[in-house]
Amino acid sequence: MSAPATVLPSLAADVRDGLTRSGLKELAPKYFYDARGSELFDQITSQPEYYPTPCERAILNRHAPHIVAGAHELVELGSGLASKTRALLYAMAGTGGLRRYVPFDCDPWVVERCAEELTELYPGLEVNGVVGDFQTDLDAIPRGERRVVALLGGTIGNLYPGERADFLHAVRRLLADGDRFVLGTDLVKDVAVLEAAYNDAAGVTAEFNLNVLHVLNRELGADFDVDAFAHVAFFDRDSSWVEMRLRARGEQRVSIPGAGIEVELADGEEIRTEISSKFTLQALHRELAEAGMGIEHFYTDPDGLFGLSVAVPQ
Ligand code: SAH
Ligand code: AVI
Repeated sequence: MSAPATVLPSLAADVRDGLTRSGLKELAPKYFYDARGSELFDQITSQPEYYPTPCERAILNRHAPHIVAGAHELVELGSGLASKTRALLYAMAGTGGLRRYVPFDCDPWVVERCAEELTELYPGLEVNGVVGDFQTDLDAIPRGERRVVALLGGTIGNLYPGERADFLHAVRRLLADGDRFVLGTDLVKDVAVLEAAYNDAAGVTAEFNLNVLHVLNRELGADFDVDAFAHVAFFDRDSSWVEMRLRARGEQRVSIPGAGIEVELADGEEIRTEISSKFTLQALHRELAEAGMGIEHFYTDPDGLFGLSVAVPQ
């Protein structure tokens, strides 16, 4: 892997666009993830309120051999620290099929760490890390065969519906006959359970949310007073997503030289920092079919909180 930039090159333009709009201001969730953001996400996954990770882990631990049967290569988009992925790699190694793992993430720190750890764990495994934006850079993935492409954790839910459609079409173009797309998605459920998962009592999700302001301060020379913002997360039933925002405590005037802008926020004004969509099986069938894929298997945890689709090209 060549030495990557610390953040995506689109940061300044996206920040300018998102913070100068007349309506609700917005920052894209992909900018949470510098090394600290990735560490904080990792801590979120062990909070008692955050059910998606243990649920998806249970599904993968139980069904991995079937999910990866016959595959030689795993391409993982938004791989992060790849803690659950190990079940898939273990199952591939067990059948002697494991040749290559391609962790793809916008945070160079996690890609490097993953590459180091997995090369040590599986001597002889080719780990070909890619640092990039899975919304624009999927062509950086090396050609391969008999592969499973995975996007775990519910990360697809962090894209808007139009972005999701574009992304799914791009994933479809990566697949040849016999390849599979493994997609983890959080499912619609009781609002109290959903809202608790994004408002953990220990405040880790709040820290994660605020981390985007630290990223802007460091990368764009901004002067956000991070303590002057409060974490907000709620379920929007109409859109079927949890939304995270940062609410200004008092009027704020922020200079962001790297984006060439000055921003004023009124007391109580909010910046949307993430949507996290919650799906039904019906919606997944529809969205995957629109991108030329069909669900071959759909697994859930025993309580039906989280879903894992195994889709094939059609
Ligand atoms: N797959 C892991 C991590 C999920 S956190 C899990 O299931 O636990 C989401 C991951 O996706 C982070 O590592 C983040 O850096 C990465 N990510 C988010 N948006 C991205 C984008 N547009 N391109 C590439 N990686 C992205
Ligand atoms: C990565 N992604 C699926 C997480 C989610 O639940 O939407 C990110 C996250 N945001 C707050 N907590 C976790």
